[in-house]
Amino acid sequence: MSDQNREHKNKKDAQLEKDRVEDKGKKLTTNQGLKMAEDEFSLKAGERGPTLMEDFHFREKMTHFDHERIPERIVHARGFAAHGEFELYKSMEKYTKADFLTDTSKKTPTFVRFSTVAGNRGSAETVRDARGFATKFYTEEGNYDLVGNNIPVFFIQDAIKFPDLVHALKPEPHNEMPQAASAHDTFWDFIANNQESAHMVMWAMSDRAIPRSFRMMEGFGVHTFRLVNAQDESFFVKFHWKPVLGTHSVVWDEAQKINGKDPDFHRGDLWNSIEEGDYPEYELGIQVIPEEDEFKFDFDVLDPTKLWPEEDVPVEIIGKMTLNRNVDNVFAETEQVAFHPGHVVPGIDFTNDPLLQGRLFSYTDTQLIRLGGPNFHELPINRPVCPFHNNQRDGYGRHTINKGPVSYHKNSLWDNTPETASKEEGGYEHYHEKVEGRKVRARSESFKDHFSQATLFWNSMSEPEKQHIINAFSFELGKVESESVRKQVVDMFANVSMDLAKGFADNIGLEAPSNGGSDVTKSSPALSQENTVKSPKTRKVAVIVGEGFKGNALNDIFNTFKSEGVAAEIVSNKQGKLKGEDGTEVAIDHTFQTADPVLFDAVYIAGGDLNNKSFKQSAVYYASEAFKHFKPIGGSFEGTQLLKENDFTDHKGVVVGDDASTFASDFVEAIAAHRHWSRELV
Ligand code: HDE
Repeated sequence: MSDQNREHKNKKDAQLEKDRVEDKGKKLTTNQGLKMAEDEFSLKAGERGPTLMEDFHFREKMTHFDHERIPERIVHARGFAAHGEFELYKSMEKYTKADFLTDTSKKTPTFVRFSTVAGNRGSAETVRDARGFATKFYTEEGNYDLVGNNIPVFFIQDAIKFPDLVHALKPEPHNEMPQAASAHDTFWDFIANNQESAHMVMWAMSDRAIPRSFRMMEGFGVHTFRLVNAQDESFFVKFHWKPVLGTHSVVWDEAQKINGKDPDFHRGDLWNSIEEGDYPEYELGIQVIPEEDEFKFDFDVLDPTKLWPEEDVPVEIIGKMTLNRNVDNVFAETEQVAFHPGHVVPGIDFTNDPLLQGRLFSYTDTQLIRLGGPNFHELPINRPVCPFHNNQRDGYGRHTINKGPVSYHKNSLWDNTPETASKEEGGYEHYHEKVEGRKVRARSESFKDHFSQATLFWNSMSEPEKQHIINAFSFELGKVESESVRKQVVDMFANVSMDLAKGFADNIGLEAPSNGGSDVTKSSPALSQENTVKSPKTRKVAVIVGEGFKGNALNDIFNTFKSEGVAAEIVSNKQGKLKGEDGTEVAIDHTFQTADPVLFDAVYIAGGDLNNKSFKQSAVYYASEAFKHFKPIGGSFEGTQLLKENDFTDHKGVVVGDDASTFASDFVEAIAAHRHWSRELV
């Protein structure tokens, strides 16, 4: 679709329009604009002869192709992005002078890239990993990037250790295995020997690391940043994104199967929801600690391995971001977008978190190699929506045509312009923080408690969540060949909880140490996904239907699904249409070959003729996979019979019934619950 005729959603969308090109219906030309009469045959000396050097068209086409790839991101290579908008609910002027956080009349265009960390650009998406959640706000004062993750803490406390962490996490260099996985020796060797990682490992082994959807993940700025108001008062701040649909995960067996059945599961989910108008929404929250309270906590506020429990420092919800437009071209936008935690606007500043300080160097540096030079800010997706002027010039791929002779400061020829802006005019001035100290390579004593918050996280989990963590450690360490490494990890996590250490030590053939454990009893209910928003909206149900189904009942049930925002997709044994007993026809969306129960949130066996042997087997397979993954299962008419015969009924989250309206509302409630963990406990 040409965008030329559509109304632009915002200033960034309108700006991008200048670079969009419609190729459909046009003549094929070279890059020089020359129309070509032939594009299938290279120029040869005779029909069976050699290709001629003179063939500029062949040379241009092939050269461009040969240079199509750029280096993938060293971490976060696999990602997917969408455009959106941020609206502010209330002015934050008490904390910050940032225009987009004080003017509630403005909608700020945004671009968000979600990613996995470890895998390469072609890796599968439901791997166990942290997810990147990087947001570019195109504000009137310049671009502000909030480059966060879906886990609020990090593995290390000092950026100088980042290359070591990433080398240990990535596939091992001698055989380049395993892809997109932390379940291997070098990763766990790093963990056991860098115990500051304990807290983040707890998150990485939890359900948070296998999200159901990018739309159902929290995002965190991780570091403590600084807000500065117009009176030059400064506040420590942590940023949170809270998904309106709640925070939900898949289960590990399911995650692994999805990777095979649909390696694009997360991008597909994001793309489709936006195409269908189910725009993903995230509320922005801030936790604020006044400067004078810096030392009032039992952790150092500058330590990136610590979170601020929401019960102690409440999250104030200040606005909402809606993702409402897919990209036009993944390479041009998603791949070329360049995020940087150092892209700030007046009113947002840094702290001395040593991880943040190091990131401020790394991001520009990496773009220079990845995007091939210093002009990546001119790429359409990276350009700010406000004007930019300075004396930087030239370099590979320069687009801007700076006019006139002056490219230096100070000058008299142009009255010393482009000129700096005073603070009152919006000029960025770093916060005048007082710093004093000796030059040392050291870590503050206040960063040395590595286990209390790991235990806080453990204490905050519900029983099923705890069991999932034990299972994850058992899986990951089960893949570690070195017994010494496995033992070191057991010993390390005995500092977090003996229940945890014993739980997985046993599964990997080891014993937990006889003494250990933690005396931390505190918990933070906000950390458990049991306490998240429960909603049936946008959930996908596989509806298994056979020929001769009860048309009226199915119609009624589909109407309830629709009004509750549940998406029903019909799965049957072949493509085409199915006829109900009353002549109603429904179109089949998927066959048993093209879909799989792991790709749905719930399974509903709606009835009809299920007697064909392979049909019946497939229907039972759908029910048993859904059962194993704690998903809601529904049945009516012949479907109920099938579920009964196979002992699926009489379990939590299994809803059967022939009365369309009662069935539909009970089933929707079961869908909203997401998963029915008590099945696991029986
Ligand atoms: Fe990054 N990180 N990172 N990181 N990071 C990159 O920048 C780095 C860290 C995060 O979708 C790289 O453009 C260092 C924490 C996201 O384009 C690189 C350290 C958090 C993305 C880099 C960290 C993040 C990146 C690779 C330790 C959560 C993807 C490609 C001090 C707050 C952004 C690139 C996108 C990407 C460096 C730690 C989030 C190499 C040195 C903590 C979401 O520059």
